[in-house]
Amino acid sequence: MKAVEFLADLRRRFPNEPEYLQAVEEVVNSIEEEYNKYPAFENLNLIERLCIPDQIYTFRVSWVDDKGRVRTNMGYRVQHNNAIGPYKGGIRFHSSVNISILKFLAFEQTFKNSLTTLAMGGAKGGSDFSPRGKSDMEVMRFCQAFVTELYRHIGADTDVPAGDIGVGGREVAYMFGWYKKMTREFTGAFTGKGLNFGGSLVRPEATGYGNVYFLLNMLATRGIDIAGKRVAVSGSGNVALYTADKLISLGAKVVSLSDSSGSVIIPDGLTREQFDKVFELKTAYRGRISQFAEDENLTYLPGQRPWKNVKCDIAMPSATQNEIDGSDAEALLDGGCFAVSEGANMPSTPEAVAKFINARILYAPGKAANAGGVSVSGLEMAQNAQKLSWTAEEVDTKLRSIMNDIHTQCVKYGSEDDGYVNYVKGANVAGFLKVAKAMHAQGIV
Ligand code: NDP
Ligand code: 2IT
Repeated sequence: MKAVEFLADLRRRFPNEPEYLQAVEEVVNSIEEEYNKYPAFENLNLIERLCIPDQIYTFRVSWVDDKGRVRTNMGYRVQHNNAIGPYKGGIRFHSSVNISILKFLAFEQTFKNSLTTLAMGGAKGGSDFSPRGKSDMEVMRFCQAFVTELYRHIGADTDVPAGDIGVGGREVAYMFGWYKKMTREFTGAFTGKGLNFGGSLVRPEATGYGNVYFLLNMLATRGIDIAGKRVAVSGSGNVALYTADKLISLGAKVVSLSDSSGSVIIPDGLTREQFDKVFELKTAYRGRISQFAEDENLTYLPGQRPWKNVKCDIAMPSATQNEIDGSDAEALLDGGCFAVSEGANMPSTPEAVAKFINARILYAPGKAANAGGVSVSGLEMAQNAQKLSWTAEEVDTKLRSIMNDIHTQCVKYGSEDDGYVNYVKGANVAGFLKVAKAMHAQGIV
């Protein structure tokens, strides 16, 4: 396989899918050498079957808003690969959702899920519906209309959706309720469910906590202590908030948060009391970060991301894709940032990634660092299958050990001659090998 030729062909076939091409390009370039060690892979044209999704479902979703108007949105499910387990991955509700974004997310999910050591294939779905400003009943009606189409493609052993941007406990519960109605079965066909109907303890916390556990592993390779370190976090949703929660409990200083309208800068670090306030504002009232800044008399920067606006030791982007570009990366490095651990999926552009790696800082790509969320989803599936619930301690212990294991895999496949750990290469090669070997064994399917 020649990566250059393969990627040129993919660009020709999918010219309008920049995020998908960006994700594939990074993986293919970093696995080329390993792939070519196995002539059997090339004989089976495994690379094309690994990069092009198994199937994609697209449908129109019609629903009625509170004023009685009929509204339409697009709905999608990208089932990328099920070589190592049932399709698994979140659902995103955001106005920016399109096929390119969901294809990139499903592709990334396949490698991420492989790294978790659990039996899960890769998928992603969603809609260009935005829950922001909608009433609970509107969200419910939308979720029901969405699942009326989606239900025939999913199932506990087929494809198991969960949350992502714009989809949290409320949306999963509405979708699960309607799925149960359509199928007349109570099965673990969604994860991220409520605790009293099959959800797992620690699933809400898992992505943020898992990212901090991964960061601790990276810091340990250089003997660095997290206490007192200044950490810039972006976003203020599920991932960002639980990242901040864990950082504060470890004595680190969270110096920023953000949303799609702007950033708040917290020069002395978020206190536990301030965290409780922002958590309540975001979860109970679905409020904006500008409100938090105003309430706490903190600097609010409308329309700005944190990276050029605050000095930090560590960056944990936890909002969305391509939120750190080349100039942001330079600003971070100039300010002394020595570690980046990605809570979001593909938050750094290729230019930013190259700058981090060239600077030899600790840099963990999302598919390794944010795998804690889907890992605990996998543990939720295991509990549902057993019809049992594990304690928070049990789940958290398993989460820690999975994150440690992912770190070990990255070190094994990503260590370079000078001792530098290239986590991008490590994660891509380790994730790839498991899926590719399974595909090879299963023949051309
Ligand atoms: P939430 O919807 O809970 O929060 C998303 C946050 O990011 C909000 O603060 C939102 O601001 C901000 N945001 C969303 N889109 C944009 C944008 N285009 N520009 C700037 N800010 C934006 O989602 P999650 O916290 O669940 O997801 C955050 C990231 O983490 C995503 O990349 C997701 O794919 C990834 N992820 C999530 C996992 C999970 O378990 N939930 C697991 C692994 C990764 P606003 O309120 O203004 O929209
Ligand atoms: O990107 C992700 O890993 C998620 N949104 C979580 C997926 C899941 O199935 O829990």
